[in-house]
Amino acid sequence: MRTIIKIASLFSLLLVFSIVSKSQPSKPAATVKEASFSVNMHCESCKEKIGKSLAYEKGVKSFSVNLEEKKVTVKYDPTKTTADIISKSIVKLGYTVTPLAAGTKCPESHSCPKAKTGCPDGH
Ligand SMILES: [Cu+2]
Repeated sequence: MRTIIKIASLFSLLLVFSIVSKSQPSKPAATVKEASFSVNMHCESCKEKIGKSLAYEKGVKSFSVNLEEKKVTVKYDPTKTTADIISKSIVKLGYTVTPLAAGTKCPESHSCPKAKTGCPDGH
């Protein structure tokens, strides 16, 4: 009879633990901010270099590097880093980084010097 009580209390303890451990990740997720940058990368190895650097950058949740658009988009935790810190981490690799307003896209390819309108970095 005693062992049944012991087992029962053990099970209820386990149940409490599992509830506690499950309730922790369900806390409201930290807000994630997104920043886009125009980066003067020119080839696949540039893209790789920037990607590898961003992968180790503190506070960066996810990112995409678009070689065609010469655009880097980063999702980051604003409590751990800032768009400025991320931008500087790319500058450190030797690139020119221009922040893009959220959702802005160059209307023309960067190779077109005449397409000035609407492009935040003047291309
Ligand atoms: Cu390159």
